[in-house]
Amino acid sequence: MTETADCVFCKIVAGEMTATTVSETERTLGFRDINPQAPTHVLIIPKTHYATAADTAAADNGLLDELVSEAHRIAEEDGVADAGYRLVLNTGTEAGQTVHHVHCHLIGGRPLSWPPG
Ligand code: IU
Repeated sequence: MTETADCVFCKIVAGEMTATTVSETERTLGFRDINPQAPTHVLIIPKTHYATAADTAAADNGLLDELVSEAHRIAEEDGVADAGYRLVLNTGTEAGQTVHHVHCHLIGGRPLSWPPG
């Protein structure tokens, strides 16, 4: 865990940058993606800074479980759970991770093709 002063998602957690928040727990925050790829596109993050999903898993503190549980709860709230939704954890450059604070994309509300690009 190496928190960086210029981490955008740390700034959102700290209230220094705005986001449309849809959920908050003691350890997680969910907010709508600023560039939505589907009717429901929410990012669920831990409030603590971990760069990747692997770093989060290595901390072995159940945080990834919480991200997934929150994602499912938000999917139900948004009414997309029954039709189906996708959870994405881009990890590393080739996967397209651009923000290096772990985030679980919840994408739903339209048919999603496979494989992803
Ligand atoms: P990625 O998995 O690291 O590629 O996803 C980063 C996402 O964060 C991407 O979908 C952005 O649109 C989104 N995002 C945001 O919602 N708010 C921000 O201030 C920034 C990025 I910077």
